[in-house]
Amino acid sequence: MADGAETKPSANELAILGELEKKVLWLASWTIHHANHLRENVDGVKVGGHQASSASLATIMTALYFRALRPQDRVAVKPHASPIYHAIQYLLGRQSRQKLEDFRGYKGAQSYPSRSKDTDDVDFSTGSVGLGVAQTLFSSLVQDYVRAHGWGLQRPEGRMIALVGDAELDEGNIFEAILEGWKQGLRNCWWIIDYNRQSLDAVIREGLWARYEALFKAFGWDVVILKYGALLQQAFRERGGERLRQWIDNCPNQLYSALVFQGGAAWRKRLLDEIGDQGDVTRLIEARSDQELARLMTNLAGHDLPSLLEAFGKVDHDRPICFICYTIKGFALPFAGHKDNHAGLMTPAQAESLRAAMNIRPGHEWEKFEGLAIAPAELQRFLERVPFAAGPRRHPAARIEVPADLPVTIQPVMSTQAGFGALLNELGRTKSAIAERVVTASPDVTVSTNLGAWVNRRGLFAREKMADTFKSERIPSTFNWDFSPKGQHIELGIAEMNLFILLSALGLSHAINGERLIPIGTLYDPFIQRGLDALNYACYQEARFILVATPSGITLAPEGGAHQSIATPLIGLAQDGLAAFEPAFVDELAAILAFAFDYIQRDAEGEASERNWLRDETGGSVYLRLSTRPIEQIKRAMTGELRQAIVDGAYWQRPPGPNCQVVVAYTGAVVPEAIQAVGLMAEDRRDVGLLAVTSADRLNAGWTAAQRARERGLVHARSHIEKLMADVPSHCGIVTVLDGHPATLAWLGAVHGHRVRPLGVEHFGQTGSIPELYRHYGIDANAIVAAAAALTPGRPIRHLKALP
Ligand SMILES: Cc1ncc(C[n+]2csc(CCOP(=O)(O)OP(=O)(O)O)c2C)c(N)n1
Ligand SMILES: [Mg+2]
Repeated sequence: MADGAETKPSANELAILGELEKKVLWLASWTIHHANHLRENVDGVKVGGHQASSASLATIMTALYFRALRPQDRVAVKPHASPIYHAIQYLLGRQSRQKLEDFRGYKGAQSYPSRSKDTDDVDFSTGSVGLGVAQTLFSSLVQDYVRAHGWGLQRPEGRMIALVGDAELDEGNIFEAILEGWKQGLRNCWWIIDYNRQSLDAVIREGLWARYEALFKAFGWDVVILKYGALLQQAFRERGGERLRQWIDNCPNQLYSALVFQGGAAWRKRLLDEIGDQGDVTRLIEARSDQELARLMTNLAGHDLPSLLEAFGKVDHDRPICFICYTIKGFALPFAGHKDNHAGLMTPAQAESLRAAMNIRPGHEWEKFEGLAIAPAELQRFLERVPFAAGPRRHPAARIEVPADLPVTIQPVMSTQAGFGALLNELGRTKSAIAERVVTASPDVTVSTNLGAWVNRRGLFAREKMADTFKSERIPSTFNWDFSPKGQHIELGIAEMNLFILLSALGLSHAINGERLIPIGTLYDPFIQRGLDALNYACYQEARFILVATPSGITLAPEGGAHQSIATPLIGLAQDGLAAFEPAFVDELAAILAFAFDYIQRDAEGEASERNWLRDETGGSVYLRLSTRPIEQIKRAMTGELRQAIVDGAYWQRPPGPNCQVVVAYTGAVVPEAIQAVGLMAEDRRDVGLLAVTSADRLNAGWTAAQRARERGLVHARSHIEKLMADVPSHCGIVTVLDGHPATLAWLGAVHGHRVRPLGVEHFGQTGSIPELYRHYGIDANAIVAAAAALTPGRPIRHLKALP
């Protein structure tokens, strides 16, 4: 948005902004005080971490929200500045008094700004430090992606802005993001560092700003250091001022913080002790009262509106900028600067003196203009013209049509990973709306997760064209690696955190850019755990994407023990906002992928469906756990009924007969072992059933929801798994098996009270062939048969061999 620098604020505007700054600080402080001391606190838990941390950002956020920001800008606010954010929205008429009074209470304003749960238009959720920061960077790349494809050009470009705690920069994911941003030609991104030199526990190291400066510059960012406010700058111009500046520049962070806390008299004593023998500077100090001296010495640029407005207003380019703003943690509050102030709360007496200082009458604490020196009508007029609040900020985006069937040629023997590659290859051929909107991303495992054919067809994305030199040099290669603004694959470096945060940004494009994307990210299944917090964060923000994780489990066998995954099916089961599937056959995958294209676009506020008790109309993201194991495919027609059952989570591959003694329930790549075991048992156990579980997650969620519904009086509520299991005789035993943690399916017995022997993988690390590893970890056909024999009475199963 290089649309030229802003005009300077008039004196009147500055005066209004100064009053609003006071009001924001007051409202945020009162909100926290109210939550701690005044509202009935049923659990006795005190709020920590907001008071001092919020005050630190009061001025910066006043400057941004009331003047510098435009409706198209998007901001990630440092978690503990949430009361400041809510106070600003309250003044703008976008937050209710009730929510402030209920801050941190049930359905009140959230402790950390929440895009999904707060009602005052939070752009990006924050809370897990570091993630919101990186989200702004990736949102900026997504904005570029959307515009490069010719979409959303009628809207102005926004700036993606993060308000960053200085200790927040210890989080490694931020540096991973900076590196990726440099590779991708990042623009329109501002990171504003709240350099209060304090973290939660401690005061930070000396000279950190210089490391930041060097680092950001190395990656092509502009760095703007905002250290001294107007008062200090003025004082530096007085005689002796230069000496004062040197003293401040050399003052250790700890000492500065301690003096801020102690106030004017302490400043005077310290300054006179250290530099008071030097005529000019002595006069400079002595010309000021204690109060004036304290005001001068805490006049850092991060608390100086004119300096901030000037710095933000004069940006006339789209290069990424890191602003390092010196601030004081707990600014203007009684515990300002104290190293223990993170969880500091005002005592009732301190709140009283702040109230008096702010001219607020008892009983008028929530009034917007109480105690301010400018007429309410004038302030209100100003607020109504604030540019940030002038336009819509969450956009609607049309749903993209999804075909019921995705074409794919299924080979007689094929893995789900190969099936995924074939499905995307077919999609890549078409000119359909869905094919246009798909955007894939992978952290350096594009080819090894089978996206190669898709990328060959649709190209890689970059703002500048870049030809594949191997192609132009006519060196044969299977892959065409051409970059262009029209490309549809975003190639990332090996950083799974970046993949998830990019998916989070791509998956919010419909609301942020008004242009819907269908993001598909691929990675090796075990490395989900590397980015798990970012995945959780993406789901929490209600970003919509499809995650394809492959290869997975111990089935990747000779690929090596280090790459095996055990816990991921449980992640799929437990992660809110993520529907997890693990198909065994490619036709199942095709049905699930078609469903996923539609599911990630849904956002109705619906109740659970009476059919399967899932919140299908609400939609969510999708996780597909796939495998490289070639599996003999079943030749069958995909009926509507089968498709539905696959999507609901399970179907009978072989229904249990009336005298059924054993059911084998399997998920994913172990299907040949399950089928083989059923065959081996057939002579010695009657009517053995074979249950294909395509989604333990959805089965489990439906089951839980149906139980709740019954407990609330809907006696006929039945989930998909309850219906499937209804005819299984009660004496029947169930052996469950998957290449993942056995707990994933172990709950199946609780549905109707059947005994279960859950097989799965609890240890990992061994390398070998698939049969060797299945035997080693106990998920081969023989292990299934042994489990069935032990679980059910009857004659010995003759094909059972001794277990290793
Ligand atoms: C991933 C993660 N780890 C730990 C925390 C707990 N925590 C919240 S704020 C904070 C440090 C705050 O320091 P800074 O970012 O400098 O903000 P300030 O308190 O100075 O405003 C920590 C450790 C968290 N929110 N997220
Ligand atoms: Mg800090």
